[in-house]
Amino acid sequence: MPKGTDLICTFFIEPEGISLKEAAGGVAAESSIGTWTELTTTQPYMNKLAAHVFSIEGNVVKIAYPIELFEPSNMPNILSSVAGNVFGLKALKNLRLLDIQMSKELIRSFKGPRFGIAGIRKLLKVPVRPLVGTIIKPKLGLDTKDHADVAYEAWSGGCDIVKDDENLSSQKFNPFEDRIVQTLESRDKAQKETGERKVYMVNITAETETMLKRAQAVVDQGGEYIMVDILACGWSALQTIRNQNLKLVIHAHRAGHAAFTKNPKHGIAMRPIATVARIIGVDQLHVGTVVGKMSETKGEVLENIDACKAELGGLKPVLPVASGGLHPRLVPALLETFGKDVVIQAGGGIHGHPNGTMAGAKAMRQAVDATLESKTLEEYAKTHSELKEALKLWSA
Ligand code: CAP
Ligand code: MG
Repeated sequence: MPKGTDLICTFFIEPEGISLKEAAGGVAAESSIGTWTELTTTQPYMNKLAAHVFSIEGNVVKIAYPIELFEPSNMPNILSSVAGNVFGLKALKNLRLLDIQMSKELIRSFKGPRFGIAGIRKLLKVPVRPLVGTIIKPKLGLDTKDHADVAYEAWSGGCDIVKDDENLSSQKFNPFEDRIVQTLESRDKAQKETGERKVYMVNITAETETMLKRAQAVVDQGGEYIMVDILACGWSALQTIRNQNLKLVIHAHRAGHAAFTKNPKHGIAMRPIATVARIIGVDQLHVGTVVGKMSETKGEVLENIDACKAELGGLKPVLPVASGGLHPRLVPALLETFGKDVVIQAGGGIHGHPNGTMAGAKAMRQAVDATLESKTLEEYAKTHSELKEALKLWSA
């Protein structure tokens, strides 16, 4: 059986031409002291470093890796060990990493979330209700002034959060430096007028040194949030950003995750991706929606939420973000899946409102209020015209 300090991986394994037991042993060997062929060792201490298969149920295999195999606070090292060469072995038809569990000792060598759910709620002064956010759309092409104007409308209508899209960085039509200055001016104006706290999640995604400069620029301009495309940037870059210990909430966009997560038999499930992101220290993470445009099932989304919030070496819980094809009609179903600790984020489902962005943001807040008051959206729409228009447009 595994030791308390071991790292444990759960894999789905489908062998090709060998037994499942051999395949499981091969995965354990390739990721620890062995390789594809049996080696005789003259150094007995090495056996202490061997990874061990300790459970096989159906095609689900659990492997324990001694902590000494890894360098603490080095996520690339950990992942190229347990989620590296093994995916390409000829003797495996399919291999999927379903879960990764690290000991408290290893987890504590990373920073973990600085803010987490409680810190974000404190910052935004929204103790209970779900947070409402939008992604500026069209995703690319707006110039800086239009970007800042659309953001202002979204905040004025009731959004707590405005975020850049994942592929907006510092293009000529909307350079980073100008964008933060002008969009934060919109934030300040909306904040003053509404009396609500408003935040801007600016996308700093770039080469690591540029990201560091951009993160510092956000601090200097009075921003409170940054957004990082965590898989495109890589774990190492994310860790570098987190290790600066800046007073910035880190919003994690997972663009590209489906290359790892979508095939149910092969790749890396979202759960371990969420676990790794939390251990490194993101505060918010996209986890799917069930009801929107992206493909995850309810079971998968619930697992992702669990990875964000379950006890994990004493780390703060990460705030789950629901995004992708959302609009006001979907709010009751979303809250049923997520509960109140969620950012409901809608791009097209806010800016696509027949009366524009401000009306779209109002409709979204009205849908949240209706659901929290246990009223049907139709009932609430009788006295709330923006929601009424939204329900007509998004009729199912
Ligand atoms: C949502 C979104 C997000 C996706 C990513 C988009 O916009 O900004 O990138 O949600 O998927 O461009 O699609 P809409 P996930 O509201 O207009 O769909 O959250 O599953 O990682
Ligand atoms: Mg997007």
